[in-house]
Formats: sequence, structure tokens, C-alpha cells
Amino acid sequence: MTVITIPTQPFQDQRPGTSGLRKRVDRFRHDNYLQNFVQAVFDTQRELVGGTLVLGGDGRFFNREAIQIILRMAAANGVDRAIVGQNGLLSTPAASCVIRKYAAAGGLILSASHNPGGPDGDFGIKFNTANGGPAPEGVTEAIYGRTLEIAEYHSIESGDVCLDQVGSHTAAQMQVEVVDPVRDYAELMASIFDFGAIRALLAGDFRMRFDAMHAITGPYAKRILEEQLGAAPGTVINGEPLEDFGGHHPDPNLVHAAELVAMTKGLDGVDFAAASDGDGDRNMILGRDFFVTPSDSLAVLAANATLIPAHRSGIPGAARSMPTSQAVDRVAAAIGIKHFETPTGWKFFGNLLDAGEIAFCGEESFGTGSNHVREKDGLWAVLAWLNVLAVRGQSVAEIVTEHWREYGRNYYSRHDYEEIESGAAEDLMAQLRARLQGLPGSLLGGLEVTYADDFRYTDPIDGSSSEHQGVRVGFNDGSRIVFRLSGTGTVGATLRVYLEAFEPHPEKQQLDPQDALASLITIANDLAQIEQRIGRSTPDVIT
Ligand code: VG1
Ligand code: CO
Repeated sequence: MTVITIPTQPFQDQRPGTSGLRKRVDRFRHDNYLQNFVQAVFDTQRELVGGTLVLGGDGRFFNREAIQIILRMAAANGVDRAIVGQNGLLSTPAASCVIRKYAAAGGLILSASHNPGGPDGDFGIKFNTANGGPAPEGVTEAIYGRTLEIAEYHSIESGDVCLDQVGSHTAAQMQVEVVDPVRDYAELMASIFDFGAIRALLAGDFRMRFDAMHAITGPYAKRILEEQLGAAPGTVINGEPLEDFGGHHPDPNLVHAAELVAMTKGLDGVDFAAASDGDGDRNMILGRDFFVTPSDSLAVLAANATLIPAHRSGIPGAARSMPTSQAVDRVAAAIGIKHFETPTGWKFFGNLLDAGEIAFCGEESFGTGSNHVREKDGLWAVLAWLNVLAVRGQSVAEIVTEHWREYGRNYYSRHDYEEIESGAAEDLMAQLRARLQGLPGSLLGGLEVTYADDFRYTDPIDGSSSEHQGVRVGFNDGSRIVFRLSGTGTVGATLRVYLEAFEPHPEKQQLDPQDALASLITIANDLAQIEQRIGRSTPDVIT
């Protein structure tokens, strides 16, 4: 084999964000930008040498090329075996499943998740460790440190590996196994859920739609929902993965999945609708005329966990990211299981899942999952809801409103201010941080501040700590405001304002969240001086 060593220059901007390294696709395609990052992974993650690497992506523009570049580099760097999804495809949760099932040393997942794709869109890469989860901060920092000093990368002289068919190939000394991207994942789903009950539900007059948003979950949803569970053909919409996601944001929320939302409206509305994102790890859940917030979804699933065969004897605990509503905490307290609050990003759930402290976890950003893999999992959430709906025989709205009656309702909303000037965003956060100490005890908009801090997390398993994870301000009526800057954007900064108010009285649980949160929204705007500092009077996206 001819290993070639190619000189390169380091870049200063390869620190992974909340979920891997994300940039405009143009950046990745030029000047060895991708190669530098990949070489930094091989240089620092030495268990890959002589080990197995899982490789796949969400199929966006540049996916195919990037896979071939990485395969050549993996062979040159001494990887023993690469497991690649057919056509270079693997959803993020499926990649996690495959890493775990075949005891791989790690995986490289190519995706910019819900960010737009295509020649002018975004690209991304993420390294997952042997537990199947996103690398913890210690690992991402080591990779980043290496990118700052990298001077060369290794590759081999060889043509492209054929990824069109399932089968075995070699690239120099390395074995390349092209696998069906759906099979292992579908088997795992069948081992968790009551497929018989879901099949019976779908055989009746229950109507559902799943919007794959022209992204990776199309083939997964068709195989599992339509072929294995008998959902009517056409249940999966936008099921053909496209390199540019049809020009849309593959982001399952009320704005970007408007076509699906419309299908749930009125007398003709379907009983259940769901969508997933670019790489298949996010989910949105809808009933007829009813939107389930991701925070409520986590709480409802935790409360109903024992209806799912894999969790029949109960779950040990649940975790949520800090900005996620505290609805799941109430369930945990009521049913007597542990609960944890972690920083934003799935990597922080990994240790808790590995240690068996929790089985369910979730984020307000349309992320829900369990201990079956180490990523959030869009289709898992859809199947979990179908399982609960099948067993309970009630509608989505009935299940959620009953849940609120029992545990109280956590009104919740997130306001995003996108593509704002980075300096102004940093200043806004800095002035908030500077004022935190003086806030407790003061009155804001008639509410008393009970605590104000910059969230700091100490991992209960390995003791590592993460600071500056977002500003939290809590009030005497249980309501809460959180401010943080996004770590996934590729242009300017995004300010996220998370608003939450608790309502125990059933007769007051039917308000529109924006109305229920109106006074808190005013307090948040005044406190952070949003309009003065970033010149915006309304958010770009409200969820
Ligand atoms: C966002 C979400 C966060 C999520 C992350 C990755 O991060 O808020 O909850 O973990 O995206 O999701 P940020 O830093 O922009 O707020 V995905 O579907 O990109 O893997
Ligand atoms: Co995603």
C-alpha cells in the first residue's frame, strides 16, 4: 500500500461546538479543512488504530466525497475495519447503534443536523466514542488542540470504494464493510417496543403522517412504519433523502414543518403526526390540532415508561438539559426516580446512561432518547408515542391534558434571535453575568427573584465540570428564564431565551403559551436589554 503524507496548515477555527464541527460546506471542501480535522481525530484517538471505525452521514451535499476522503485517511492511519452505511448513509442514532453493536472504537458522523444543506448550506463532522455517544469535552478539546498544530495528514493512493451495494471491500490493508443502514437499527427498535400493539393500532382507523423532510429518516421510517408496522403507504411524506433537503431547513418545528402541521388541523386532521431532522436525531410530536412541546413529551414518556416492553419494570431515572422545562422533574419526584439537570448537548447524558443512573433523557430542542443508544433519537420518540397511544387508547391531546391535570403544566417557550452580531451577543451575556449577584431578592415585573446564576455542571460520574452553560433566573412563583448563546450556528451569533412558568390549576392550563408567559417575556427583554443591545424587538423563531 502507498501511504502518502500531505503537508497542511493548521486552522484556528476547528473547535467543535454543541454537537461537532459545523461550517459552511465551502469551508469544508477547501484547503484540507476536512482532512485536518479527521487527521486530528486519528492522531488523538489512538484506539482507532487497529480498531473498527463506523462511518456515515445524513446524505447532504459533500457527504459522498467526504466519506471517500475519510476512508482513504482511515486506511492510511491504520484503521483495521471501517463499517460504512450503504451509499455513505447512517442516521445519527443508527450510527450510535452500529458503534455499540459491533464494538467499534468510535465513529465519524457527517451531518450539520437541522441546518440547511446543498452547495450553499452547511456541513459538519462529529466524532463519537466507543459507547456510541458524542465525544465528551475532554476528547473534543484534545482533537481541537491537535488541529491547532497539525502539519500533515495521511492518505492512500486509491480510487473510490464502491458504496452502492451491501458487501465487503478492502482499501489497502483496511477492510470496508458496507452495511444496510436501516437493518441493525430496525432490529433494535423491534426489541424495545410493542410492535404487535402498534400494528393493531395502525390497522384500525388511526391515521398518521411522518415527515422525513427529505432527510435521512425517509428510508428508516418507510421500512419500520410502512413495511414492518403496516402503516398505509404514503404515511411517510418527503421520504426521499435529497442532498439539499429540497431547499428547506430539515428542522422539525412548527415553522419548518408547516406542511405536516397543516395535516393535523380541523376535522380531517390526522390523529398523530411526527417529523425528524436532517440526521434523524430530533423529533416533533403532534396530535390532532395539538402540539406536544419536547419538554412535555419527555415528561409524558417518563410517566408512561412502563407501557414500553423494554422498560416494563420502570426506569431508574431521567435527565433533561438545563434549559428544558422542569416538567420531567415533577414526574420523577412523583414516581420516585432520580432526575438530573445537565448542560445543553447530548454528550452530557452519556455518563449517566452508561452508569445506569437514567434510562430516558431529553432536550427542549426536539431531542428525546433513551439508553438504547447514546444519541437522541427521532424515530425512537415516534415509536414510543405510538406504543403509548396504542396501549392507552386515548388521543394525544387527552394524554397530555391528563398529564397536566396530574402533575401541573409547565408553560414553556423558546425565543431565538438569529444571526445577530457576535460582539453584541457576547456583551449582552457579559452584562447579564455581571448583574447576577445583585438579583436575588429583587423584584422584576412584580416577581421576586429567588436565584440567579451562570449554570455550572459537575458530572456526578467522572467529576468533570463545565462552566458558563447559561444564565438562569428563577422567581418565587416557580417561573424561570434562561439565556444562552447557541453553539451550533455558522453565521454570527444566536441568542436563545427560554421561558417557563408553572401552572398547577387545571382550569388555567388551556392558555396559549405566549399569553401565559407574556409578563415573563417582558421581564426577560428588560433584564437582558435585548432591543437596546441587539436592535431586535421580536425574535426570529418562537417555539
Ligand atoms: C442546539 C440545541 C441543543 C442540541 C444541539 C444539537 O444547540 O439547542 O439542545 O443539543 O443543537 O442538536 P445550540 O448550542 O445551538 O443551542 V442536533 O439535532 O444538531 O445534533
Ligand atoms: Co440533529
